[in-house]
Amino acid sequence: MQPSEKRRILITSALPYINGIKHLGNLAGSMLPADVYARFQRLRGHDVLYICATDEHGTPAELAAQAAGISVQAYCDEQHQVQRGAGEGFTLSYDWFGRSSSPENHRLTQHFAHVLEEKGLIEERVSKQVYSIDDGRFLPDRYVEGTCPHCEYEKARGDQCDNCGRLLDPVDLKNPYSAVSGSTNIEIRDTAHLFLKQSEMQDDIRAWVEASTEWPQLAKSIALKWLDEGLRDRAITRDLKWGVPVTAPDGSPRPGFENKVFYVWFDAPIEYIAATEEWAKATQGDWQSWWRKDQGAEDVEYVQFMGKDNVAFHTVSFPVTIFGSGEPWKSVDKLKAFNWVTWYGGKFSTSNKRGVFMDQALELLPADYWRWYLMANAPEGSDAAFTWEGFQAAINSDLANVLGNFVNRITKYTVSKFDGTLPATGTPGEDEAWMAEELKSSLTKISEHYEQMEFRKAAAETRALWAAGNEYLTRAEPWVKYKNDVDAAAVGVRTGLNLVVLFAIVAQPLIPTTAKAILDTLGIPEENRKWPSADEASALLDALPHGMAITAPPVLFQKIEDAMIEEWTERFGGEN
Ligand code: B3M
Ligand code: ZN
Repeated sequence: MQPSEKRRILITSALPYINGIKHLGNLAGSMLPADVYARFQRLRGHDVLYICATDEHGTPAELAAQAAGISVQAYCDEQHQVQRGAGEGFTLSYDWFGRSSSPENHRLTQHFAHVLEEKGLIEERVSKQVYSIDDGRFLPDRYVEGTCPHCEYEKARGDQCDNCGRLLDPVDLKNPYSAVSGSTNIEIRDTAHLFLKQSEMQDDIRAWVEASTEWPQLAKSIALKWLDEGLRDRAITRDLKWGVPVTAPDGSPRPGFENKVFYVWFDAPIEYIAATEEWAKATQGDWQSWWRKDQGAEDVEYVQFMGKDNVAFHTVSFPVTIFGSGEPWKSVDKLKAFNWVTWYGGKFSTSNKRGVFMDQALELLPADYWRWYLMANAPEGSDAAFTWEGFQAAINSDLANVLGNFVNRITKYTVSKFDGTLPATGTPGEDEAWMAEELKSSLTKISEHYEQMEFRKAAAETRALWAAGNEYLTRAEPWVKYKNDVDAAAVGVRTGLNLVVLFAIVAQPLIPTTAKAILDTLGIPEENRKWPSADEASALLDALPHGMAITAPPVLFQKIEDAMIEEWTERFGGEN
């Protein structure tokens, strides 16, 4: 590749919130596709930086720490490690997995607040907040619960009703009580907060969204819907202790805000930038060249991944922050949003024993099984239901039968009939020409699907390529030809072995551990694992050195038996 063709691709996935390990649906809608995309682009030889972090502020963190009986700091330290471990278990190839509670994020969040205020986009306003007399404190967001004013649900949280899904203002709850103490001794008091004047940025944001031609449909339609409803100014501070303190420009506590911090959704997206700074500190990297357009970030392609509920924050609120600053920050170029993975059409829920969470999944089966299923069934066009039956069918058919058997059959055959060496004799013919055409067309399509961030299609086409390999063996029949014409059989075996390597190479973004096992067993050097070019399809079918030693890898995939499905259905829920 020419240096000019080398792209610089910045990738972020929505920051998993700190209060507990994420379920498979969260994984499928942000971190996993970001990882697959990052791996694909690295294999293409591009310069990729994939950044993620835990989102650690806000009331859910404080409440979870309280429930666990430890300090918020200790809770976040612990949960950050848990989520880091789950990410490693799923082989998520972050270049950096940071923390929104980092000093870098504190500094940068305060910086943004100061410049926004200088630009006249932040002002102090007195607003009404719920105050608990017994607890001696204000009760922001989830600290207060009560009856939803829209649907009468009795356990609505201050920020949102779980029953009707509406966003709420805590002061609107009927019969409010403290989530800390249960006290109903509540009053509404006036207190000052900082407001971000989003309404003043409405036209700029709309112009930017409308000009963003590279956003997939789902993201764009959500952004426009919010803009159509009109941007409202919003409070970006809260009456909490845990979070980024509100400071005056000289860094001292801002008078009147000593007991307040920034709202979690104000500082969380800033952590994308701050986490890159954390990465740079740890690796002697240059974070500004990824984020500052005056420092080389002009040519960066920035791609974000997230679930649909996060789109408004990324297409409206965060852009208000960075554009409003008037500073040359890099903004998102491509925003890939996902619908939900449901559990048999319903919600994942720990308390109701519905659904599998990231740590549990890895106790059952290796990461690649889940990665494959979740991407092959990515919730792109609509929500996608996880079902054990669908999972079993996908693993047993796609991975065990189509890919696994192919690899095993041809490598074992080489070991038993060709002394474990790649045969050199025979000349390619019609069947090989057919296979070369298939390979060419598949490689072209897979690359296009990844570029378009169409993960379901990319997985389907990867599978189609594996299936074409099986079809090739059926046509070439090396095992039949071997009886009368060893050279003819040799061509089939040689082509088959080259296909094994190609199948593993193109599988790397989706099932990296298995792909590596295949490539390691065959001793393929790292530099030969790059993404193959469709134009070289014929040459690729005869690329391995003639005479090279071939070892058969161990069985790649364990089939999922009905008994396992029964047991897991019992444990994690299923059809009923
Ligand atoms: N933490 C996602 C969530 O928990 C939220 C994403 C932040 S991205 C800056 O729903
Ligand atoms: Zn409601």
